[in-house]
Amino acid sequence: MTDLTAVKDALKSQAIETPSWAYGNSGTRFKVFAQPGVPRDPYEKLDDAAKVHEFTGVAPTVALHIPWDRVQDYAALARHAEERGVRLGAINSNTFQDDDYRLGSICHPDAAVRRKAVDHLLECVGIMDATGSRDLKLWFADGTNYPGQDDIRARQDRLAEGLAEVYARLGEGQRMLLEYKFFEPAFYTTDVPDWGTAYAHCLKLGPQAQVVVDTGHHAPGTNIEFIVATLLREGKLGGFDFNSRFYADDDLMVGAADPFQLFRIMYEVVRGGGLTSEVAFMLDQCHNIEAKIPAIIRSVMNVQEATAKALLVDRPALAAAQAAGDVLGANAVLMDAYNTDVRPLLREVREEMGLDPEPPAAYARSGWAEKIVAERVGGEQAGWGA
Ligand code: PSV
Ligand code: MN
Ligand code: MN
Repeated sequence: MTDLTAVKDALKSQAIETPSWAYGNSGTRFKVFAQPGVPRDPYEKLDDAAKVHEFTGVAPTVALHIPWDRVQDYAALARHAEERGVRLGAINSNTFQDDDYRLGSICHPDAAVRRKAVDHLLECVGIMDATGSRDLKLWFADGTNYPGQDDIRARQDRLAEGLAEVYARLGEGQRMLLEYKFFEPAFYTTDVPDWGTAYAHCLKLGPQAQVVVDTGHHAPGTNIEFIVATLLREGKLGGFDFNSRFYADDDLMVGAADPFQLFRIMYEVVRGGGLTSEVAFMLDQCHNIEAKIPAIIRSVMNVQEATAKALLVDRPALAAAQAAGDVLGANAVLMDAYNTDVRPLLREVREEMGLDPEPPAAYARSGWAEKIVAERVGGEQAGWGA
């Protein structure tokens, strides 16, 4: 039997970080579809993120992306967030947009380009000092397109050297989260292609370096929950970039393509004791054709539902079936939890938190969508890459 009060308490204290860039316009390399009312600057992105937290109760922090969210005064941005009931979360670096990075950034063959990339990462740590953010999230687009283009091993050496310099700059309580991605934009080698490479670098760097798992960054068929279980077991799971994918790095709403996979991942999180603040549960999504704030509310709810189901797994019954070698019995315990309709439980949780039990409807009634369309006229709309 599962202790429902404990399940509810865990759900009430869950924290899901939303990404600033998901509030802005985004698209594919074919077209960016502009939406009315989209934020014009980082301050307005935080205003929208605060609405997601207001209606869900479990999205208290917002990840920034530098330079997309570059401002004059980061302490003022942090205060703006706090005035609206949210806080600034992970600082995401960007070493992939400048012309200089054609052959890579931190792994580039030219030391001057590597210097520029590392300086940007150091600048990001400085921003963390000002915002009070704990995590620096690193994703490198570095890699090669053709066999022989560059020395695979030398690139790893350059990566290790650059990461070590940034690691040394981290303050107490600050962390470096290293994200991997198996391909794109590089198509032959990627310098941090998988969890093993990320893990090896983080292990050498030390305890403040942790791996981040972006759910869209694996080859089709990869057992992501196995990676999660392994990283948690090694004390190296720093966080997630949640999204879902049908084909590659689709960045669709988490839980949309494969809610069962999300449940399996969250079960390993719960099983491994990872439902704590030591693991950052971030979204990394782009809402290209759908309304942005409602899509983020839906994504947060999808993570909540998967978490609730994972918490409902009858662990003693599962352990007993596993010990008895009862293959079908063990599978049935897991499937029973997955097939539970947790929506009534989550409605109760929200009511106990003083929230409307139906966040999408409450948001729709709030008038915020109409207000931002009316007010946010003029100025440049912020977007992915803007
Ligand atoms: C790269 O594909 C990535 O997942 C990294 O996290 C970037 O920071 C983010 O996308 C940008 O959307
Ligand atoms: Mn990501
Ligand atoms: Mn990605």
